[in-house]
Amino acid sequence: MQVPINEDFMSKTTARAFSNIALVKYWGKRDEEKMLPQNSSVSVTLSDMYATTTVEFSAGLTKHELMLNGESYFSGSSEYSKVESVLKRIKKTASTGLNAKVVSKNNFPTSAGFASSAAGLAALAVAASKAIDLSLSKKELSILARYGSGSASRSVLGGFVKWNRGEKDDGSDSYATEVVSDTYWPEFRILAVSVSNLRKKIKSSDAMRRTVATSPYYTKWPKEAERDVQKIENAIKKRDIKSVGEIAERSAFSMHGLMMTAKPPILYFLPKTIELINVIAQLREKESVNAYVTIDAGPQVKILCLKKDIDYIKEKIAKINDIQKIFESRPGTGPQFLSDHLF
Ligand code: 2P0
Repeated sequence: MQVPINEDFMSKTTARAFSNIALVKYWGKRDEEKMLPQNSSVSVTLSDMYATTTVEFSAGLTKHELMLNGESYFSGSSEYSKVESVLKRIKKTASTGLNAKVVSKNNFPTSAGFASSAAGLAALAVAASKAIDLSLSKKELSILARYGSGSASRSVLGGFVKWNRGEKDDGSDSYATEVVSDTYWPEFRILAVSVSNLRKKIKSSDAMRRTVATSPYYTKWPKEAERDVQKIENAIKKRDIKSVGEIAERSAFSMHGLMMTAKPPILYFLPKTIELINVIAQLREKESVNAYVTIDAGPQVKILCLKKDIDYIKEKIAKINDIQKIFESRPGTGPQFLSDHLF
């Protein structure tokens, strides 16, 4: 399709996409430019944490413009280059020279320390392709979002999602598919607990690169992760919280363990992170509550549990000093189009 460039061309679309939490972590790339992972991963999409993104292609723009949570970002920032990378592919597919204005907002404070790139870049892929009148399949959208951020490839779907590593060098088989839909396991809950509002010191892409390049134990990771993916898919289908929780917790700790063996070592945990890990372990060991933790490239803790235990778990967490914020989610849906625009 050829998009005409005339002076008054304008096309605006707004989409919302939901964040996801990896249960089996993606850690390491085999191709930095195409964002191809070393291993497959599995995530759950979050019902209550999302990004809303408006994209407007217009003939009046000499370059892309980006505003995230009220702040402008320019060429040279990592935020801008992620967005640019998705838009570059869209422009190529649509055979257009048009540039876009992108405005994106999260429904949770950026200071809460939860990565929003997955939701934001998935929303960008969905909104931008519609704005330029491309009709893409979920597979194509997942691949497109992947170019912005690896984890964004999983946020173009709802429920429990698998991002298949793929084998091909061109990345055409590295995209996400649904394991089960958002309604399959409605009792599943994710509590995202913010223990610090300090910005993280090392970006996840840099941490990944350093781990792959310098940890002597990294070679074990891809195969282990692939086995975990298979096991967790079965456990999710059986709605088996114990197995899902145990696999997820171990995947997170393995990933952090690898980072600690990088040169120089990477440590994202803070004292509050450890405190929370111990509170959840005690709940499990002493009170037989099915609660498990997972932690991404930062100090925040996500708790995996079931609806019936959520009030009790929240009560326990409330007793810990200096917890910044808690966000509760169930398995969420895939992206949605909105009629309201952000600008
Ligand atoms: C994940 N993380 O599977 C892993 C686990 C964090 C820890 O994907 O470099 O923003 O843009 O592909 O996706 C966060 O990193 O990194 C991430 P890039 P991304 O969710």
